[in-house]
Amino acid sequence: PEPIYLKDYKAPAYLIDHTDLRFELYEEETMVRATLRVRRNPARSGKSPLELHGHESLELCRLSIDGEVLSERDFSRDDELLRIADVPDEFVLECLTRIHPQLNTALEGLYKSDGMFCTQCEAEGFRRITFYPDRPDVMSVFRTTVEADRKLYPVLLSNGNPVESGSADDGRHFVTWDDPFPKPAYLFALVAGDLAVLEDSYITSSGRKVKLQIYGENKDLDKLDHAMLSLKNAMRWDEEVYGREYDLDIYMIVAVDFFNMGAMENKGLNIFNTSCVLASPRTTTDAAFQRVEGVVAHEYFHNWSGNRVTCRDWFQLSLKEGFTVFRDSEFSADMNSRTVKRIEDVSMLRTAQFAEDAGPMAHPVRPESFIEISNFYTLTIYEKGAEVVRMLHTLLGAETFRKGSDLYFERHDGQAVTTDDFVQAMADASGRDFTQFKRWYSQAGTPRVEVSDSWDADKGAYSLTLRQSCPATPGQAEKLPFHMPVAYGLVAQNGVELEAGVLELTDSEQTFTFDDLPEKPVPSLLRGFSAPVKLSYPYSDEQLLLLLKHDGDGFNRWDAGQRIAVNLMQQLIEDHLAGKVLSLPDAMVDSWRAVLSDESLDPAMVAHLLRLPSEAYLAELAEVIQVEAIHAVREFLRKALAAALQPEWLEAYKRCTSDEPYSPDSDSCARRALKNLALGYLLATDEDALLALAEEQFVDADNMTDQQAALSLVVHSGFREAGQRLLDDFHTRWHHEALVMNQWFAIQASDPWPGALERVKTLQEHPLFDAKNPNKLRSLVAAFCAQNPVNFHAQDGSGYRYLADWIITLNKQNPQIAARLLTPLTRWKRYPQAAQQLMTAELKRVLAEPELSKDVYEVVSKSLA
Ligand code: BAL
Ligand code: ZN
Repeated sequence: PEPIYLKDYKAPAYLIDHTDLRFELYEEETMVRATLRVRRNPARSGKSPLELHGHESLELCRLSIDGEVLSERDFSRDDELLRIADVPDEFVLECLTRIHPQLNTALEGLYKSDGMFCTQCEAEGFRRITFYPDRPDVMSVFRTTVEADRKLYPVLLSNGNPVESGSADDGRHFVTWDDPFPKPAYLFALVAGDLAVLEDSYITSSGRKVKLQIYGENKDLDKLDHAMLSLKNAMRWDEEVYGREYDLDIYMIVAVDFFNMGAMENKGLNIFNTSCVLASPRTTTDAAFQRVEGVVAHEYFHNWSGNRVTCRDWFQLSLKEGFTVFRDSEFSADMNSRTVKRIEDVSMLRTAQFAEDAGPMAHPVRPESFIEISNFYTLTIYEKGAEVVRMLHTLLGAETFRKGSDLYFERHDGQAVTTDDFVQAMADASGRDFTQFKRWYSQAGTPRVEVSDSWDADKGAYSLTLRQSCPATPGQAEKLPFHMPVAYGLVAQNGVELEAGVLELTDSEQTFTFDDLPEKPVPSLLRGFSAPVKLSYPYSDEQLLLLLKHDGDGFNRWDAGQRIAVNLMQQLIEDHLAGKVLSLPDAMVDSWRAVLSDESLDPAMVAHLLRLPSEAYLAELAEVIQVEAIHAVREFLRKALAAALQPEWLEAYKRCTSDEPYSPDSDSCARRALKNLALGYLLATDEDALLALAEEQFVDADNMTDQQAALSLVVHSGFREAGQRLLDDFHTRWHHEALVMNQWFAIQASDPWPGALERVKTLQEHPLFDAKNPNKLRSLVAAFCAQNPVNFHAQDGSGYRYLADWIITLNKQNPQIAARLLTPLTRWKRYPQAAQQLMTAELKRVLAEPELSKDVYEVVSKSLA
């Protein structure tokens, strides 16, 4: 397979003014009648053939232009395209196609999830439905009729507003939907099934009433309230913060169990993975409640940032994804704790996106080329893309940023545009020059910023010198300096803030001087993580302790604690590798005791402050990843801190335990977070009495957060028999709840104790495991390979072999999921020599497979390059 390049972009030769679709759904096959009003694009000169994308699985039954049926001599067809050499300037193209959704295991295009028909068209799924110019810069008005058996599929949905319905022969019925807003094919959606619905309504800021519907299986009807509330909150927030009002008469969400992604923003008809929409206290953890809120909002926000204004081509994917992630994270910050949300987002970015930047698939926020676009739904496009938008927000301030977004939406409504257009709107609204800033879109890699300082006591002048650089990434050896905002504060020894602001770093080296200071301050740098970089400053432990206690920026308080812990753990890893005895410094115990006992602090913040940096984060920071040493050191520290502070953990546990019935409000979530963190440390003491406490919590819990925390902590602890007992009990209670059982699989797959691979292989035979369902693959296979480093990286290579076997199986069945699962193997260069050899051997075995999908081929070949 050959890459396609951004530099080769050409506007489409033909435009589609109107798309009329008629679907006849049957048990064996589906007939798709497409009637397209086509016109030559006046922006393109010369005569070009009409090119329609069409997947090889499409069976073309009839093709006509202005009523005249074409013969096979009139067009040509290969695996990807149907070409008609000679067409008029304006014409009606009719196309009848037969497809087989029942056989579609790739879950792209039209397929069946359990008993219902549903679609996933982004990025290039529509070409599996009918022949069409399946590219985002072809925007058309759609009218869609869905016809199916009335008993089996009483609910028939598509984009837009319903305009007609009625009966058809043989117990069938139809509904016609009209979507007046021009859209690319990737936003098309169809659903047919026997579904229950939760209904509500929303009055928009201009007084229009919008019908809100969330569809799911009847048994899940009691799990839709949280999504509905989140949707209404998101609609209000987008009006208040961005001035964006909803535009159709109806907004629908449908929950499906077989889904490659989290959710999809199809115009007026979002389709969601059940895991991102269903929520009830009994079955859903606090974290999952927040995920539902965030994803519902994300898909809703796409109605403007993605649908009304869309991407010109897929190289611009971050135009909609980066901006929309920024919007949803600000929404969640407003709904919950801003600092906690920032800590969570940055933890993920620094662990997983930084690792992507350091791996073989590293790419800019606006990639230059790809073989398979599905491989670019990445943390770089989404999370780093959101950080880039956040930096614009920081540089401009909220008010000017809003002027920029207003201009962007007004200027480009109904268009397919580029990230340059987005930045230009921000530049025009503010009068600022963002030419250099745009390097964030074109240069890959995580920049490094090294900071040094000097102090002139006579003048009271303090200087900070910042030096930036960026490591080479595939295809980009040299990088030019970035334009980055560095938010800072200067803190006095007594904790008082002497000064704060935002530095704009534009050169490779720059010095900033602050005058008239009473004493040499401690710098609090990169507050709120104001740029996605690795910043280093030679902090002493005393300085970090001062920031941990007094920093006016909550994020940097947390980060000071992380830096202390990381420094210590990196030293302990060296000690462990040198065979030295490990020890826990008293100073660390004292500072943790102070945090743990400080009842004035937000318990959620305390929980974050006292959670040790994850193994994945330590791995990302390492030169060479020593998996076993990282695990051993983290376990040593957990146990040492557990023993040293046992009375305090118990006190915190009791303080945060409540007799009140469950509530998902943020104060209650915060208390549960600290309580369950404390329980984890208590179990790490290996004392039987504390196991009893965990078992009691498991049995008595009235909510999934507490029950699942107890289960996971016991299973992963040294109490092996008790762990099995709770797993069996949990299975008995929850075997009928698919999402809950996904957690049951994941907890076992990520259990670090020896023998995990054998346990995982046994679980593959469990009747509830289904290799066709991506959620199940994620719960078992991905959880083992990505969240169980000590077992996945077993020295005999068994973990690597296991993953490669799965990739080979999934390559044909579901290429998107296969390519995604591959990630842990692609990072082979970061591990010691022996592991590298075993990992590359498995990658080569995959590459040697005949008929590799483009998805898997791209990831494997780039990993081995
Ligand atoms: N557009 C794919 C799913 C999402 O990012 O919303
Ligand atoms: Zn999105």
